[in-house]
Amino acid sequence: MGSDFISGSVAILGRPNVGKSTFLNAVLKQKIAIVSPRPQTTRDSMAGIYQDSGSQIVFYDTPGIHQPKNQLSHYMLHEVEEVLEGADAALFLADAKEGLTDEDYLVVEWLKKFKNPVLCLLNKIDQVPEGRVQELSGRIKSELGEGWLLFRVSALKGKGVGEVVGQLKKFLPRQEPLFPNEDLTNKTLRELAAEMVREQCFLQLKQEIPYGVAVVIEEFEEKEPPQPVVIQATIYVEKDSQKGILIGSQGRRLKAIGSAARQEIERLLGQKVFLELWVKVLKDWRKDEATLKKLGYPVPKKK
Ligand SMILES: Nc1nc2c(ncn2[C@@H]2O[C@H](COP(=O)(O)OP(=O)(O)OP(=O)(O)O)[C@@H](O)[C@H]2O)c(=O)[nH]1
Ligand SMILES: [Mg+2]
Repeated sequence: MGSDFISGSVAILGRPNVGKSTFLNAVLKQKIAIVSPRPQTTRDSMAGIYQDSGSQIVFYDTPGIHQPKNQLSHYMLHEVEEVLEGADAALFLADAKEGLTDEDYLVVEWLKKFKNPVLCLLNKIDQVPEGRVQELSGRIKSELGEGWLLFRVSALKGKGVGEVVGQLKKFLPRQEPLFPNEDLTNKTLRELAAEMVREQCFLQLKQEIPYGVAVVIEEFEEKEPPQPVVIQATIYVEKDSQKGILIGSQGRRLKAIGSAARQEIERLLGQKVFLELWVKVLKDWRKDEATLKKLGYPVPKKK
């Protein structure tokens, strides 16, 4: 690789639900990050590695920035912090439909500590008339400062994504790739499979229930195709009452969650999957540091 090769890390930042995970998938033209219509879907940061002949850009999806409410929130915000510390540039995603909210100002506070370039992306432009987008651009410039580089995008439709990648290349260092060029993400297939089960919980369960869901893969047995990959997973909920709701009458809801998650995992692996799910109760796990750690969400020590 010549010395002209461009490579760097880019943090995707924003309040919950603005479309960060959708944007990561759009850049990669492949779905690896889970997406749902509800805020605080993403809990862990995740790298998605974009590559072309002259560059490698490691995009980091992050949990939405919010006021922390419990120990899980502290874990999530620490994930954002770590990504930001290592980033060569950041994308500040805003929702063109919703406009600026208090949480967006929280994101701006975070960005004040960040010394590298920031691009502001007005996402979901497919949902609003051009006039509204212009109005929001004006508001950002007058309230947040003239200096913002603004981009209009629709992560859902893949619009404007190429322009953002093009602009980032101007800011990123000339250096060797950070990851081997066949890598797509820093997550294991096991971790991605757990996330896809959790995604279906977000899509198919109402109210508070998905927020109290954690998924642990117990078994992930790779097999030679056409044999299916065998995956066994436990879905943890916080209360006894939630277990019944999740399973549903005659096990119908759990079956629907399993079937949809299986299809998503099959798409990702390009191979048939046999997915078996169990449901267990772990009382109030989001409040307990030891349990959080066991479920893969180690809460950082207070500084
Ligand atoms: N119409 C439209 N919807 C979008 C667009 N981008 C994202 N969405 C939708 O917005 C919702 C939230 O998208 P996510 O990608 O999960 O948002 P996020 O910022 O990752 O959210 P958290 O992980 O909760 O912080 C989903 O229903 C997406 O389909 C877009 O460009 N246009
Ligand atoms: Mg997300």
